[in-house]
Amino acid sequence: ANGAHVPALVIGTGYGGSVAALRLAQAGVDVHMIEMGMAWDTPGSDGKIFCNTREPDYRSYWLRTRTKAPLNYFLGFPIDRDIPRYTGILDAEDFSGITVYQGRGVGGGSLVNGGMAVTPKRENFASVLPSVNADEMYATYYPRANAGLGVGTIDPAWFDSTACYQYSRVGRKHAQRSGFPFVFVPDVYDWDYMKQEAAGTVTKSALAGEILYGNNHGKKSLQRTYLAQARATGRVTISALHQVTSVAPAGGGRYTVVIDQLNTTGDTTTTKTVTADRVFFAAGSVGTSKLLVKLRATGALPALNGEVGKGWGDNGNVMCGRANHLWDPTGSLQSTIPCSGIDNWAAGGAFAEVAPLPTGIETWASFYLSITNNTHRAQFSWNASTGKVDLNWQLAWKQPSIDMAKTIFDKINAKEGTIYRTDLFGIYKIWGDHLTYHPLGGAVLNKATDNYGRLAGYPGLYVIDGALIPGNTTVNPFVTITALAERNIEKIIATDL
Ligand code: FAE
Repeated sequence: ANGAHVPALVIGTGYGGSVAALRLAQAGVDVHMIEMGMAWDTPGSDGKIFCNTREPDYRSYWLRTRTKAPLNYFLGFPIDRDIPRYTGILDAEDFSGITVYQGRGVGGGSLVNGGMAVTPKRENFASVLPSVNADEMYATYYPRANAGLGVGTIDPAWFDSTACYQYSRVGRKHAQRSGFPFVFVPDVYDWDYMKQEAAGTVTKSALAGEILYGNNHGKKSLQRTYLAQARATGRVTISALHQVTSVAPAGGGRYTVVIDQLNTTGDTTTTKTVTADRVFFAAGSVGTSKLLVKLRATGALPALNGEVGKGWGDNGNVMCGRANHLWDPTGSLQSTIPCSGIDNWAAGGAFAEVAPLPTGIETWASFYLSITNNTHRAQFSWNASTGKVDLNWQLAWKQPSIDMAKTIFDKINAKEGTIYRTDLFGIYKIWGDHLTYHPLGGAVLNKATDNYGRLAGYPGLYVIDGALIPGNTTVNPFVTITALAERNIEKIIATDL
């Protein structure tokens, strides 16, 4: 409520925010979480909370009047459609050189993502978080994160027989024939539930094209894991459709937090002011960076250091499709949950997920999201004339990612006698190089903050999300975001409270 005081305020309800809220509450601290997106706990008129990828409706996009699907063409035809402006679940946030996809709602990115829950290889960790003790991470915090998230791996025997992973088996065959290691990738989807979907005994979700705009069943989003546990402590409250716009010192070691309450067309209906002893920035890499850069430039937090806004990367994301021979169908029924990848990180700087194309019809396409070792880093800056935060990423900076992905797919195409698809991202366009699903950095650990996320210059202010990670995790990022948050909050609870 307006004028209230809270011991701990958490901005955002994604991975970092959910870990912070749970562990603070377990330590006896009352926590209030502020989330700009919706609660996603109430079914629409069709009886479902979330819509699927085949029929995106008002629930699909954050304040857009037209969908902006990551794969925006099919067979050379644009597939985007008009939708009513609504506080939908997926934000396709446009900067000058890149579109950054993010989840909006209670649960953050866990609502929209593929649930691929990957711990980086131990030998790559020093490149991911150079100032963090790897022994502690692999002995304590990665296991804690994997347990808290409910990570599991597909039953290999079922994988070999089920129609819905024909596309992954084609991916395996092609990877192995070209000599690339094929790996199963863990996921937070309930694999037993998916088996029942395939058997026709439960309501379908992964087998009904649900992904990107939410999963009605099967996926263990944060709503079902960390946030459920946090709520069960009785110490955590969450305000959805509330957006933090300012944090500034209030005297007495407290902070004043200004919050806009939004309606479902994105207009501010009320502005509230609360005070907090501690504020945790967990608005995601982009959300946290935008807030901090604005607050430093506009005088609310002028002592934030020069590292704030720097070190942002796209985790090297790039997408492509390959056209298979007619004798290599990938299946009309495709699980939306990827379960496998091709690992060419050490030799070629690329780790490619074998991704679904859940169109419901046979496409003879293999589709991949590659994570590559792209070293370009962009910076957020305050634009006083527009009153917005800009990001200086350039489209051309994806070229190294394309080159690294080609170390896998050029070889497979040569071996198989196949070609790239040119009809998925435009007309005669091979590479999906205009986007990322994996924004990282902007308030990098041990640079913008100390080695545990404490913001320089402001005792009681912390960063605890993907903004801490300097641009690349070598694999999908949320397990690392969760494990780092577990490490940092343990230290903060032990020494700062
Ligand atoms: P995030 O989960 O983004 O949470 C931030 C929250 O803060 C959001 O709910 C925002 O709405 C909210 N917020 C922002 N600004 C404000 C404000 N001013 N006031 C109040 N609330 C605010 O942050 N990662 C994987 O590891 N595996 C995958 O399979 C995978 N697939 C993905 C697929 C898609 C389509 C997308 C978009 C992402 C995917 N990711 C995947 C990335 C992953 O979801 C992402 O790294 C994490 O969600 C980031 O976690 P954070 O806690 O940093």
